Parts: sequence; structure tokens; C-alpha cells
Amino acid sequence: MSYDDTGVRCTMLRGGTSRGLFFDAADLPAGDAERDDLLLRLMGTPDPRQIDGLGGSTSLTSKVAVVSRSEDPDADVDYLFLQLGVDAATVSDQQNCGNILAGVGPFAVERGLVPAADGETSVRIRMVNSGSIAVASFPTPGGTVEYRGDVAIAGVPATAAPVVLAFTDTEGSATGSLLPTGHVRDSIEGVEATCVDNGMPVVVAMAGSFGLTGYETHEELAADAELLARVDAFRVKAGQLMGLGDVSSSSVPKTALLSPARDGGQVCTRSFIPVQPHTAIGVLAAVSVVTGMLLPGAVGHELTADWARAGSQVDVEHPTGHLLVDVVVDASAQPPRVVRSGVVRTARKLFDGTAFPRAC
Ligand code: NQM
Repeated sequence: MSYDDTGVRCTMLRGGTSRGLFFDAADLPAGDAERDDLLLRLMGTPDPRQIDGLGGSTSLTSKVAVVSRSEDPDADVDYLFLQLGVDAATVSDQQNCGNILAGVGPFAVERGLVPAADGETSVRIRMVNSGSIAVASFPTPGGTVEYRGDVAIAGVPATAAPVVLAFTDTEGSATGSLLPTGHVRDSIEGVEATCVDNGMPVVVAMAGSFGLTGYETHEELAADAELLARVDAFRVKAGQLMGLGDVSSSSVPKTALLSPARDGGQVCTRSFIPVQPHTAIGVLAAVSVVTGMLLPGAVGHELTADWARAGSQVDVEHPTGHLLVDVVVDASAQPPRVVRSGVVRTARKLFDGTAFPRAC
């Protein structure tokens, strides 16, 4: 019997503003090649509409979490994040995903990989992609995951229970260092840029450097082929400088363009993942952007002059609302050191059952 006959146990969860297929590693083939082939066929990739699979025709809904008990004494579970292509048959483990991460703790409890406390449960999650640890805390009244709650996050209709995520050791997640080019500021393709990696490698520039206001809608950005080509050339060059090699077909680095906040937040962002514009902003991308901005000399640092008044929480505006991140950096250390970073997200179980792969 093959997976084509039996299907495979699968849970679909929304994590933050992304959606993914969650698997217990024990239910998937052990070899990477066989596993990736199965995942592509379950997702319906390659196909721009993913009509014969479970993907939702966007990169934000073509995500996979593979979860297992951890042998690391500092973690309860291991979480491997895989980004699947939509119209290209690609499976990448090069990046983390802080949105899908929000579903990992609840999933681990649901599948009996960790015990739940009565009230609130904290799960220590090793993010296999970067080796960093995140602690997810969420409500478990009576030892059962409660997804309902009153926390709203931008980009998700209705409210849900909070999943509080605290990160450690996310510096240099994919590149080995917080400032992977060795500088707080570089000139890339004639544009002043800061390359930073606190959970996600991101190249940051001012929107004005690309001839933008920074307040364009997602649709306006997506329709601007010339802009997207320029963003792509810019990030490919940044990827080389960040030591990532040829990133022309890689999902990292992401690009973030900044402008002054205009909706009560502290900075306005437009991000590209890696070339198409994001409808919001990735969690770890936002954490990385804010981390970079806190460093004197970095692009956007001038926008942080009055941030201290709001404490360590930074309200990041994006095309569909706001994302609140909590970042503390010791900028006086050499090299600069991240003291703390975190975020509040929500998650929801969408289905749990058996998924069947398409033929090929
Ligand atoms: O940066 C999209 C998302 C992400 C990644 C992407 C993310 C993060 O919005 O931590 O969450 O960057 O492709 O889910």
C-alpha cells in the first residue's frame, strides 16, 4: 500500500495570517525526496490554481509544518517549516515562518506530542530551520486547546485566542549573523540598504529609494512589473552580500520598504516575499525589520526617535493593518545583541483528517 492508497494524516491550521498543512513527522516518509514529492502532490503544486490539492494559490497558503518530539533538552518539539511553491515544484527549508509557528504548540497538544496544563500551556519549540527556540503560550482550559478568544490580528476576520510567541537565538537564522554583510548599512544597486537577520533575512530600504510613497496598496504594487523586477535585482544582489549565494530561485531574503507611520503606528512597511508583495508582513520579517531599525546608522533608524516612549512594543503598519512586535536590542554591544523578541498571534484548527495526494 502506498500513500496514494492510504492517504496521510493531516491537520490544516491557520497560523497568524498564513495557512498550512501540519504533520506529525512519524506520518510522513522518512526520506526528504519522497516526503517532498508527497507534499507537493498533497498541495497540488505545481499549478497556479492548485485545483487538485490543498494549497490556496498563494505562497501564504502553501506552507507545511512537520512536527515531532524533540531530543533537544531545551525543547519539547521540533518544528521543520517547508515553503512549497505554487506554480513551481519547489520545497524549501531555507526560511522560518513565524505565522505557521503559531499553530505548532496547539498542534503538538492536539496530537499528544506534549501534555497540556489546565489553564495555559507553554510549548518550547525548536525551529529546525534555524536551530532557534521559540516558546508558544496559549490557553488550554481543562487541558484542551481553546482556539476561541477575543484577540484580533490584522488580516484575519473575527477574533481568536492569543498565542504568545517568545523567540530566542533567532539572530543570524539563515545567515549566521544579525548583520550578515558585516555592516549596518550598504549601498546596493545605488540604494541605501540595511541587511538584517533576526529570524528572517531581510534587506531593508526606504520606499522613497524605489520612487514609492510606501503607502501603495498591495494591488498597486503587484501590478507594477517594473518595480517587481527592480526589487528582484536588488534582493539578488543583497543575497550575495549576505552570504546566501545565488538567491534567484530562493524564498529569502525578503525585501522591506519603509516610510513614516501614518495610521497611529510607528513605521509603515511594504514587504516582498521575496518578489511578490505581501498582503501584510511576515512575523519574523517584522521582527527583523524592527531589530535593524533600532541600530544607529541603519536605514530607518531616524524613524525610531520617539519609540522609547512606547516601551519595547513596536506597532508596524502594513498594507492590511498593524502587527505589534516586541523587540529589545543592546545596540551598544559589538556586534549588537538581541535581548528579547516576541509577538502575539492567533491560530485556528481548520480540519483534521486524511489527505490524499494527486497522482503526480
Ligand atoms: O516572516 C511569509 C508569513 C511569511 C513568513 C513569507 C513569516 C515570517 O507571512 O515569520 O511569517 O515571508 O514568505 O507567513
